[in-house]
Amino acid sequence: MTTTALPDTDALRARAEQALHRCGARLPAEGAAGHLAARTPLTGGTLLTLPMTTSEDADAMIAEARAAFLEWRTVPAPRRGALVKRLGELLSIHKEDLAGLVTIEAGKIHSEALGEVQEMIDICEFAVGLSRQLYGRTMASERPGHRLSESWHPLGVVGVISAFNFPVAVWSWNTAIALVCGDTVVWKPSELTPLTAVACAALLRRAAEDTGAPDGVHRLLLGGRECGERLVDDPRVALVSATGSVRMGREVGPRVAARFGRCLLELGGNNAAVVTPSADLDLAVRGIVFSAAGTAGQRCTSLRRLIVHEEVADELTQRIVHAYGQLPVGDPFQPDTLVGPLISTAAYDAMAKALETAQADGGKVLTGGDRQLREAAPEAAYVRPAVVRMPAQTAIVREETFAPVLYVLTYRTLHEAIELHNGVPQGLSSSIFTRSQREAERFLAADGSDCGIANVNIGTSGAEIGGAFGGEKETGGGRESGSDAWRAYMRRATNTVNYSDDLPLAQGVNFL
Ligand code: UN1
Repeated sequence: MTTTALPDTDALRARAEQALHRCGARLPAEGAAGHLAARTPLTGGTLLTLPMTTSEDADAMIAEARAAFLEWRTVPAPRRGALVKRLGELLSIHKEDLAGLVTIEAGKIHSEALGEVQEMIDICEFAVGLSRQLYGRTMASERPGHRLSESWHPLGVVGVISAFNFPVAVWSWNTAIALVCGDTVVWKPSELTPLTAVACAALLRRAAEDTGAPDGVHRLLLGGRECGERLVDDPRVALVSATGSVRMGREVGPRVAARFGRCLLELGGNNAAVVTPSADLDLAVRGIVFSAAGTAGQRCTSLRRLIVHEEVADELTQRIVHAYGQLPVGDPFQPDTLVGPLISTAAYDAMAKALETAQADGGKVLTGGDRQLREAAPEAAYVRPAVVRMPAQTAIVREETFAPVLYVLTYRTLHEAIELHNGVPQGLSSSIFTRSQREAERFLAADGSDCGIANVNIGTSGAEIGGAFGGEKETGGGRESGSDAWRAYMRRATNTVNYSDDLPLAQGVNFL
């Protein structure tokens, strides 16, 4: 199913400008470092051009963030929470504006765009609560008259590098937590989504004004790779939190490590769901279709592999193929649309290439893969999500293709399913659909799923902010968002205090 009409670029530009204006965003003045074209994947057209941050400006912004840190780190954490509380309020007020910008720039359907803004509001609430709970431990000292404890202190400037697919939520997970932890933030958003970034930065600036926080708590760098490299190589940036491809992570990780900076990496996923014979198939179909075709397959957590028991494989694949046939592809602003455009025609080319390779490996495309609305928008990339039955987990299945391709593999024993599941380089999200507690627990056990996220009877995507988010292996090992992920944004000091008149040495050592 395809919706027919698409909005035109001029109408989208007007809508984006109005949203930016309401958020209080002023577009940066002309600069010398070249221009960044803000494009929309809805039509492939250019909305606006923005000046890129020059190297000198980036340097000054990092210095401003560092200077603000020196002040901000001494503000009591619950008072730092007031800034994030105000940010959360402003995000709620401008929810529609921001969601509109997310749809225009990232192509998300409206309800997913609203969900992304809700994720920002949720993390602000979480961070405000956290601002009164940055707990350290007290340990039992082995020496009389001594107290042993740990304190958590602000870390420094946090460099946030984010991707197009969650243009604002990932920024907010990092920024809301970093701010209550006493850090300041310099953000390098994806060059594909600069307008949503400008809008968020304006709201945070207003929150800082309203709550008396230093203006330098947040700075925005607009540009490409060079801007990201500034953050990676600058010793004033204490933590680099980067979301993107494994290729990007392979460069960022060693460069930050070379200067002994800290890194938090959120890289690719190749997420799978195991479906056992006892699964509730109605529920499984819904969970699978949302995770695999939702966001046009462009989440890190998108479902890319289905590992299904051979007894239920035919029935399940037929039902998925049927459900895919009902998915309206088209203008993401239309309330009925469930699949918006891919971010670019290059993303479609990568998808087409993956499908070709899969077929050469003996795979059978059961549905989808064909481009839609090509005449209406030749520069855009609308596509029907694809399902491919594979004879084996070949090299292409082990790769992450950032597009809606779901590979179906079959298994006989749960052991075999888990081997297939873990037999890829990435380790972000995973799930099992089953009614058997034994199977579910087996999947969640130490020798079960090797991912950072392991679910039962829900899909791989759509994680809540309350849990720590991230994954293992080539996914990079970082954790963001909820639980105790805040610790990555602080430094720990171990404190031993002697309140006795004596000086007993640890381990019973005698000296002097
Ligand atoms: C990402 O795809 O980069 O779990 C983040 C999810 C979202 C976040 C995904 N809450 O799908």
